[in-house]
Amino acid sequence: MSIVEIKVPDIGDFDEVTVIELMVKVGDTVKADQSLITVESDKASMEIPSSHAGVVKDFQVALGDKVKQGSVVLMLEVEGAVASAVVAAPAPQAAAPVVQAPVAAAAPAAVAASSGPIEVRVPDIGDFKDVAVIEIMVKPGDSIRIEQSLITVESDKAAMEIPSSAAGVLKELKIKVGDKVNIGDLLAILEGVVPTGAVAATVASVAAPALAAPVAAAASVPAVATVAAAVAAHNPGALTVGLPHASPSVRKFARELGVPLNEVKGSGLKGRITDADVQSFTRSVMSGAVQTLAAAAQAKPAAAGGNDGAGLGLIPWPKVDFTKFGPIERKEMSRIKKISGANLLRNAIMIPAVTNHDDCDITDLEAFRVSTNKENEKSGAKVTMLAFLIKACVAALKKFPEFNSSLDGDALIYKQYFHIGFAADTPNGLMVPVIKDADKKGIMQISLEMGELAKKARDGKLSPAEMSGASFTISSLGGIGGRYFTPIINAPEVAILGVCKSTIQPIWDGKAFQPRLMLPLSLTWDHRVIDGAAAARFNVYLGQILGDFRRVLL
Ligand code: CAO
Repeated sequence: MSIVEIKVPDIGDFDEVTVIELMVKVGDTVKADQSLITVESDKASMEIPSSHAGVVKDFQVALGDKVKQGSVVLMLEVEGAVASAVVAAPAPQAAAPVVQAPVAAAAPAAVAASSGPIEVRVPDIGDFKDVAVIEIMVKPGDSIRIEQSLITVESDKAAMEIPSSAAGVLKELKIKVGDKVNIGDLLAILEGVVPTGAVAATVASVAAPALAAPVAAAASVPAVATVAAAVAAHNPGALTVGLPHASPSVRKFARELGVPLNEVKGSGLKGRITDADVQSFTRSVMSGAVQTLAAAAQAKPAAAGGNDGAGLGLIPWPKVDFTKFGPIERKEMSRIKKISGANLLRNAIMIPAVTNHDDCDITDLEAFRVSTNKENEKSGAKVTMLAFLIKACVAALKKFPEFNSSLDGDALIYKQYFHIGFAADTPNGLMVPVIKDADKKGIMQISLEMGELAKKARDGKLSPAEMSGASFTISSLGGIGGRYFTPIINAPEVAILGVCKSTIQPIWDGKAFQPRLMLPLSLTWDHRVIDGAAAARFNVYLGQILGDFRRVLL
């Protein structure tokens, strides 16, 4: 057994292409030439095949990554020893047509260099025979630029746009949708003058060294032909699974409009999605006649017992057979974890949340807390930092009432009560008991109540009433450690304060550094309701109060 790196092959002119689909997963056994990923430029989509048979060990790319020639796609475990651990992926034979590519398209352009009618022909599209014309992107009378895409052709492995090898006015189209074309077939007749110098220069830089035949072709033809060539090494037969049936330019157009292509019904040949389909889908959504799946999921997210992402139009959650990698044990999640998980997922997806981090000086407050606890040692009553935090938050919520609000459609509900939830870590998972009317209670009472509620939470004895009605939540990891984190808002609240462990920091007092006890604050807020400036002010004010509680009285 040995491990080989499967790399992106020569993809010609394309600097970078985007990974739009992973066609295999870790643990899969793949055949040589089997497609591994699909990549896409604005001109073509293509599948990158495996140069070896083996088992996929580890992906080195993710969806959305930009890759180029030589980028490692994945690590493959192959039978026996391989001469080099680094394998240049798709077969060298794929490269040959790439170099040849300009030739076919070159001839007409060469003729055109003088002026008069220019024939544009199908360039070398590698091994493909009889590829179907699925889209015509221009019409007679159009002014055509060099490299402008004229038609889209499609095989079972790739869709590619054929660009014009010359500039001019389109006089006549020689093909129609549904026609099958091959290298050298006449596509169109242009009339105009080709800027000869520019063309020749481009061609020279693209293909000259390896070409024996006379060349004077269009700049982008090699790129498209390269696509075909890269794909040509594939085992024909297996179709791309899961990709919407659309040309790269339509996909780009859909992306620009934010249209989920997998929800668009194609009206083209074999259900292919066209520009017009994308436009009509957009119009339907705008008019309210159609709702995207993502919008539908937003409207009814809590029911998303399905956590596979399908409801959001996402690719499915990866299903991995972990036993392939080592021993495992499967345990059902606790009921609390399942419930809180569904809520956290909804809140994370639906709320445009932002987190502001800050530090505040609690040196004096902590000294006060410690001395108070010392005084009360005999009674056993203990005040906690969290109780002070709750009180300080109440003061900040009074000063910034939108933090104590909830969204109700287009309106805000401002609560005139101050019920503060606090996250409690329990053996069964996260629970959030609520201190009701915290504004009306003293620190001692809050500390006592918190201790009781936290114990009930750990013992699984909290009643639903003790966990409901919070208008703001605090999540304290101060007793554990860490610096900052990004807590998830407990909807329908609009903000949550995360607190981590205080540490002594050197703080400049204008003359010297002083050792001060600094408390890290992480305030997450709903940007639909709260602005960044308000969040910063909230943190500053909270810090001022924790620095000197007398400010509450001002
Ligand atoms: N900085 C430094 N020390 C801190 C501190 C802070 N910010 N906050 C608490 N401490 C100290 C306490 O003073 C206490 O020390 P002493 O016993 O010497 O006084 C010690 O840490 C333990 O505190 P605690 O965490 O048990 O008590 P608490 O009142 O601070 O918190 C509770 C109670 C229920 C909030 C806490 O036990 C808990 O469950 N925290 C986890 C919350 C959580 O999971 N949040 C994440 C939610 S997102 O998944």
